[in-house]
Amino acid sequence: NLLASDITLTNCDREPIHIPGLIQPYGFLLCLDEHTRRIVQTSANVEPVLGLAPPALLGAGLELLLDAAYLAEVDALWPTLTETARLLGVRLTGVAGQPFYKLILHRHDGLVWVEGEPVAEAGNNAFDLPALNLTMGQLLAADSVLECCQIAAEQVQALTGFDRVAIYRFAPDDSGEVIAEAIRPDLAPWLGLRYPASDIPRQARAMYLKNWLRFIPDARYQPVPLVPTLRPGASRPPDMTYAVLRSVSPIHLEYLHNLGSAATMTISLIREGALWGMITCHHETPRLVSYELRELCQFIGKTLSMLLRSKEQQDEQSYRQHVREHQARLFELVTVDSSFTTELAHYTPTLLDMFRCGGAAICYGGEITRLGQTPDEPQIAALVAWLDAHNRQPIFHTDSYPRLNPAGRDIRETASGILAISLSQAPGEYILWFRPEQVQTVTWAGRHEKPVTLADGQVFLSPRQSFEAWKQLVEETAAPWQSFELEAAAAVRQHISDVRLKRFQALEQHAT
Ligand code: BLA
Repeated sequence: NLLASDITLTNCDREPIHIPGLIQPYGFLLCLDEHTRRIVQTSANVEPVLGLAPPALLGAGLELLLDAAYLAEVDALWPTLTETARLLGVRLTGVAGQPFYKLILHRHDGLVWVEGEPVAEAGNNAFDLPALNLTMGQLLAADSVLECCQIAAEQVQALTGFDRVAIYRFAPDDSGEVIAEAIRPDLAPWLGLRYPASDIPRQARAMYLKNWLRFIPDARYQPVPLVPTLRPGASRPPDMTYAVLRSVSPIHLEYLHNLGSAATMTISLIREGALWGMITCHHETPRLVSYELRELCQFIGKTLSMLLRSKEQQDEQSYRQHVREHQARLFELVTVDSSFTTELAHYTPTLLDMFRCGGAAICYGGEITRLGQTPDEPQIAALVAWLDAHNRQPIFHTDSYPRLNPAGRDIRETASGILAISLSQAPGEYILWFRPEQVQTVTWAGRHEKPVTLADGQVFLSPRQSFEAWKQLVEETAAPWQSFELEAAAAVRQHISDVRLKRFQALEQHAT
């Protein structure tokens, strides 16, 4: 037994979710040897659907289930099969009641996987081409990442009818934030909520790069084992990375239970080979979404993925433009005749609007002028004294002031991030911009406080603990300053210095 002190987030990373040896019960699975084309494993739940128990199927081929026309289709597909799924609608021989099934076929791990799903109820007409065409047009025309994500969320919700469709974006530290969503009007929004990196462990992220879609139509399911557990000669269960019926981690099922979610569908958003985020769909009651509709949603996910880079560039361009415009406006305000502290502080746009920051301050002539959310005056005075003593550079920046100066911990809420330009050789003269501590700006998605979860004797962190661990990582840090922000600050400093020089020269001329 592990002690509480042994619990680490890496426990989650070690769960072998690709080889559970179990499937979800809404369909059935047959694994065929890719060479002999004989069934080597089946899911234990085949009998009610196929009229045959596993022992009757093992060693046989698909001719037991399909008539000649369907068999010919499978034969034609067989050599072309890869990890990418192919669909075959079939009528199963000898099955009473609902005989129509969709067979989803792919090849992986030496096997050809045949996953059978009952045909979902009619009414879900997946191929509304004009609607899809309209969506594509809107996605292309969107001006920003957020707008693009909002359109995608609304479309996926309209197509599938999920209670909630959220777009979840990862930060560089792998935590994530809900940046767009479409929800049933009576539900509480998740927009802006942040979740720790450990909610989606590393091996799951790696798998979601290979397989674009996960589907759990009923999160309260009883998993169904494979028969036999291991195929002859195998030392581990087969690799279900690409199997849609793969039974998911029990920890994740508990997580869904805590979220109040009975059905989910998740689509990867991949930007230049890296997992950028996910489209996550939730429903309060079980929900079966047809294969075709899932494919259509995947199509939207892939389209969004392709557009991310250009929309991000668009976002960056417009922020740069914003900074440039404010810089130019400040230049106009700070002229030879002005008392520049008044101009900088009181006219709009103010210093505060120039950058994405929480607050700003001008320290000049023994006075401190504060804008927005800032430390108080004595705290700023202490910061300025520290800068005078420790910083020789005209431009100073940090995304973690308390880590540079532990005595500065008291201002971490408003000023974990600092960008400072010195205004003169004289001590104490600065313009400062402040960024708040990330933990302060983050709204955590609160969940039930839970004890550690035991799964097969392993100890896992509960979601609440994983948040605490993440919080420790980002404590006393702010969003980093970008290089073009530093350049813009340097230009403001240069301009003020030029103006003051001119003013000084004018005064000298006047005196002589
Ligand atoms: C998987 N966790 C996931 C997945 C999501 C999330 C989207 C992918 C599986 C799926 O398709 O449902 C998390 N879902 C979220 C988040 C939002 C959301 C953040 O909708 C926000 C909007 N989870 C934990 C902890 C562990 C953990 C502490 O919170 C580990 C101890 C594990 N999460 C975990 C595992 C998986 C997972 C193991 C993989 C499930 C699988 O595919 O088998």
